[in-house]
Amino acid sequence: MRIKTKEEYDKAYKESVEDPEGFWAGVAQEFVWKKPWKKVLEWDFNDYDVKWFKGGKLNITESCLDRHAATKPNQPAIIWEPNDDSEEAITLTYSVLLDRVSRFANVLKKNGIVKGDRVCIYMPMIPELAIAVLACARLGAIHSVVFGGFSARAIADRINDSACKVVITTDGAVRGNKHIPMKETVDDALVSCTSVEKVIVATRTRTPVSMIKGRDVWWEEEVKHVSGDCPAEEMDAEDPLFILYTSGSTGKPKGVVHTCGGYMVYATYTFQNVFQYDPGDVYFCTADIGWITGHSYIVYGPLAAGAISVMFEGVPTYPDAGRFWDIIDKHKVNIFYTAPTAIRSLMGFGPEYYKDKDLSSLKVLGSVGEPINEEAWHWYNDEIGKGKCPIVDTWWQTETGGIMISPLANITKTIPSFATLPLPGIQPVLVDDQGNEITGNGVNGNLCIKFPWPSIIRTTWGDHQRCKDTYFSAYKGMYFTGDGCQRDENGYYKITGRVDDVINVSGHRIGTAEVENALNMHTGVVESAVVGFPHDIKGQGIYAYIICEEMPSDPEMTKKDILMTVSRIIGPIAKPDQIQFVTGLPKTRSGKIMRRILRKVAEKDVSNLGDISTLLDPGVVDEIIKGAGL
Ligand code: 6R9
Repeated sequence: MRIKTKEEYDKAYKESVEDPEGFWAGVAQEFVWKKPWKKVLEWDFNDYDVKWFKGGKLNITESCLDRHAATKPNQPAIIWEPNDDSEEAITLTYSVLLDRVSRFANVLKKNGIVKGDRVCIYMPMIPELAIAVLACARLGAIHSVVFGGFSARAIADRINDSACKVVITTDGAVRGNKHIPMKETVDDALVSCTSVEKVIVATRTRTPVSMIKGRDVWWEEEVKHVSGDCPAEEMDAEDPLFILYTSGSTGKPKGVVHTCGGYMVYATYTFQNVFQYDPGDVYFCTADIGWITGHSYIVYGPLAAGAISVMFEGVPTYPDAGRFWDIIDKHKVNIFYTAPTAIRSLMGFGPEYYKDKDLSSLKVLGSVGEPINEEAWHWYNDEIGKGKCPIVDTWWQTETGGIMISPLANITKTIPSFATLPLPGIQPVLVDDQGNEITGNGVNGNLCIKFPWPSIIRTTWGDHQRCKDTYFSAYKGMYFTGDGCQRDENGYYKITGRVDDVINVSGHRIGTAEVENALNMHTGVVESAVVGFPHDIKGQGIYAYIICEEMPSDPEMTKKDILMTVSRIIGPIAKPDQIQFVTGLPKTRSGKIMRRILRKVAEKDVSNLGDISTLLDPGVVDEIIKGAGL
């Protein structure tokens, strides 16, 4: 399944388009199946339904763990680097990881979990997080990992949406020099969750936490009383593996559902080919397992590929801005995968943080989550890669499950800020706003995909119609990504950013509607409108226009209060960077907010606002411009 040259890529791509079933059957053979599939692919993009490897039976953990524990039990699977660099790193070999996963799967079983149950995981980046995820998969329980930065309210919404039966968490967490309560936040969430029967608490900080009899149990106690042997549940290829909530342009976050067979095949195939992973390479992905990048490229992809992977608990700037480079030096990392926001931030700290670090082990650099600007690309290439490591700028989404458009390291010629070419099996198309395909090169359009790949989103949990409406109705017969895209003269793709109301803040997707809902919950707020604006470090920042019942007498204090409300309702990641109080919003006669104008003001570029004659009250525009100090 490993492509080694440009010719092999061209050949694989051609085959994947001409004979997708034959192509993916060939790739899928390299995994552990309990029973072979009967049909490789059935699909319908109009009345959305996709099935890959129908009839195939498997358990993903047998491909991730058992087979490697049998052939290379003592090879490290995960090297865990703690927040505090004075604490020892921990290595989990494939045999140890299998034992710990099996043991914890038995704990879940003992606590009532059976195949198909939903389990919420709210944990910091410690080995137990990866173990919890894999233990769910071992039993066929559907995990829903909620990023550790989300608020109690956001956790509760996610638990309730999928009726989770068990929550797995820790007492507390450490990130940089901050202590973060975890169990306490879960306790707050559970006040409004009736489906949860058990909470399993692993200790990390040993901070005092309340433990309710009959509901809350300690991880360390539970694992003492179970066996280290747990047979892997037989799963259908199309049984759900996990739910991961993500923001869209409307309403509450959607539970993106991925299934066992296709996801396993695609996450692993792309891991091996994009990074050109060779046996023995040390790979370090800085993402959090709370996001899709962590699911596919810390847990499932690397483990199924039998890789050695570094998992980091902390933040890039603790104890100082050289931490990533220390980790690379310490563990002799060969492949490093991070986000542009981290690159831009570390770039700003200057060379003293990396000039004396030995980065010579590096072979491949990766980027994910948002467009990488040329300045950051060149710094990454020159200062970190010393001009000898290809940068793989990987474009993909929670919904795609794996990398879609990206160079293959050392195979595809790279160009700064271009994601370059589609992976085998991926058929991108650009369409205009009317839905017509834009053919040829040197063009721009909305990015769609016209043919299914194995890890495409299957549904949104509990609401298949929403999945159809969000992804398959904007353009007939195609999956719509929500991204704008350029295809240059050579057929290379460059992602230009979201074309919908999603803001990409430090590589995290935040829906404007979600932030507006949170703002509108603040006392005295009548209405609000949120847009993104260019931000030097975060890529995009959040700009909020707020109408209050009365203009606040102490605007700075009110802004701080509003930020607290947003932190409570969603989490600190959704806090606006800028708040402007206004008396009106630019609305059309039909009541639609003209966000284009708000974006221009937020960008501080009001030279060309375009046609505003359709506004109900064009006067508000002047007021907003003045209020912004422009
Ligand atoms: C994997 C992940 C998806 C959105 C996506 C796009 C943006 C991701 C990118 C990129 C330009 C890249 N995005 N990778 N934009 N170049 N290499 O990030 O998933 O959190 O669902 O975000 O992120 O806008 O639509 P997710």
